[in-house]
Parts: sequence; structure tokens; C-alpha cells
Amino acid sequence: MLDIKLYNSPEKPTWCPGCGDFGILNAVKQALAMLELYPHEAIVVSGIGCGSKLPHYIRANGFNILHGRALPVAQGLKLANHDLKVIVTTGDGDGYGIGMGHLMHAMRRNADLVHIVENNQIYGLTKGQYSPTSDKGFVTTTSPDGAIEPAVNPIALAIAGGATFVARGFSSEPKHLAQLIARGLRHRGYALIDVLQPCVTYNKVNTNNWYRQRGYHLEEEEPDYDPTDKLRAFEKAQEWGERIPLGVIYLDESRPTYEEQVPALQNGPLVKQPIDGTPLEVWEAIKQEFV
Ligand SMILES: Cc1ncc(C[n+]2csc(CCOP(=O)(O)OP(=O)(O)O)c2C)c(N)n1
Ligand code: SF4
Ligand SMILES: [Mg+2]
Repeated sequence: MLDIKLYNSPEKPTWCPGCGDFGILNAVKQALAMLELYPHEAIVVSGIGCGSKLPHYIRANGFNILHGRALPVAQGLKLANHDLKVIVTTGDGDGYGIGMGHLMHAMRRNADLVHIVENNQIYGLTKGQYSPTSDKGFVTTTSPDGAIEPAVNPIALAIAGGATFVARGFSSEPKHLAQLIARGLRHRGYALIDVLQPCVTYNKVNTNNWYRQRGYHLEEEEPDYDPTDKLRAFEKAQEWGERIPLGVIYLDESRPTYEEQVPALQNGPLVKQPIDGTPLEVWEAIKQEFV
């Protein structure tokens, strides 16, 4: 286990006091420490949103891209250097709204990355519009009469879409969440971890207590639960409302990752291979011109 302080960034989070993003940040650091991954061995990629500021607050490689576009960048990074551990952190709007198309394709490819969705059921950064995971009837500035459409069910969507590790965590349980993230990082393939997190400023319905009262640990309450049973997992994914399962809901260790099937990657990461016979030093010099 490495010292968690290794991942401390000089940047101080601008999140509201009590925001669930603090717990998620802490859990990501704990997971890296647990797996003894040094800052240069991991990259955190995000889009735009409160939760998407996370790469700024952790000492590791980072990439903060346009709203909804974290997954294409993350997959590109993984293809360029599949030795890197790639963690994507997006909000529910970023990941399940504007980024939904990318999500579906990343999952069916079984790209080897961990996608943490900071799911506060609202657009936090833009001051409280309803999001794809806002429950039906949820009143916000953009849904003054209550959200009309039913919420996206990320767990069911991920199972159906081809994700091979599907889990749910809670930002107020960072130790448990860190275990999930570490398991996701060890898993070969696409790991979706949906994280319940309060937005204390704009979501006054799905509060910390709301999540705490409903969340239960699947492994403790149902020790016989088998996450490799796809139909059972799909059934479990429907649970929302009074009872919300936490933990690994679906697992498929049989599928190869996308990267494992790309012939060009068989000889090691692309970043370490000469291009068209040109030595790497020449490319390095060209790269330096643009840095
Ligand atoms: C193309 C584009 N459309 C819209 C926006 C405005 N915008 C920025 S963040 C955001 C939603 C943030 O919600 P979420 O992803 O749930 O993150 P949170 O702030 O809740 O963590 C929106 C609509 C933008 N930056 N770019
Ligand atoms: S607005 Fe909500 S999501 Fe954004 S920092 Fe504040 S509490 Fe967190
Ligand atoms: Mg959100």
C-alpha cells in the first residue's frame, strides 16, 4: 500500500462543502494507493461538470476535455499506451447525457478502462437543471412541472450495452468505493461504476440521507448473489427507489478487451514503438515543438 498523500495535488477543490465529489476523489486516491500504482502509471480523464474537475485535484496524469467527450479521449489514450491505467470521471449529464453515444460504443468494445460516473441526478455546474438520471417528476428550473421522461437506468444500460464490470458505489462510503475502483482497475475490460453522490446545493431531494437510507450492500445482504448470472444481474438492476443495491452487480471475465484484439498492439504499447522506421528520438523532438 502506497501513501495516499502521494496523489495530493497543489490545487484545492472548489466544490461546495459537503459535495459528494470529495468522497469520490478520496476513493480514487485510495484505490491507486491500494494497487501501488504511482502517479505516472495512471491517467484520469474527464469532461465538463463539477465532478469532471477531479483530474485537477489528483496528482497523476490528467486530461480534461469537452463536455461529454471523455470516453473517446480515454480510448485513444489506452490505444496509444495500453500500459497506462485509465480512469474516466464524468458526471451523470456528461456520461449519460451528451456523452451517451460514446458510452454505448466504449462498452460494446470492452475498452479496458474504469469509468466512474459521479451521479448526483442533476447538472451541478450549470446550477441545477434536471439530468438523464433525475427521477420522473423531479422539479428543477428546466422541469418546472416535474421531469416527464423516466430516468436512464445506468446499471441496466451497462449490462445490456456490453460492459463487463458493472457496479454501484456511494460517495459517503469511500472505503467501499475504493475497493470497487480497485476491483475495476484489476478487471480486464470496461468497468462502469455508478456512484451515488449528493449535490448539496442543487438537489434537495436525493440527499446524503436519502441515499444512505436506501443503499444496501449486496455482498452482505445476499451472499449467494452471483454477478456472473446476467439475467439475475439485469433483474437486480431494476431495483431503485426504496432499496438501492451497492457493490458489483454484473461481472463477465470471459471477454477479451478491445486492446487485446488489436494486432498493432501485440508488440507492446504504440508509444514505445518506432514509427515507419523513424527512431523515437526524432518523433520526440517533433513532439517537443508542440508542448
Ligand atoms: C457542448 C456543451 N454543452 C453544454 C455545456 C454546459 N454544461 C457544462 S457542465 C454541464 C452539465 C453538468 O452536469 P453533470 O455532467 O451531471 O456534472 P455535475 O456538474 O453534476 O458534476 C453542462 C450542460 C457545455 N459545457 N458544453
Ligand atoms: S454544485 Fe453540487 S455537484 Fe457542484 S460542487 Fe456544489 S454540491 Fe458539488
Ligand atoms: Mg450531475
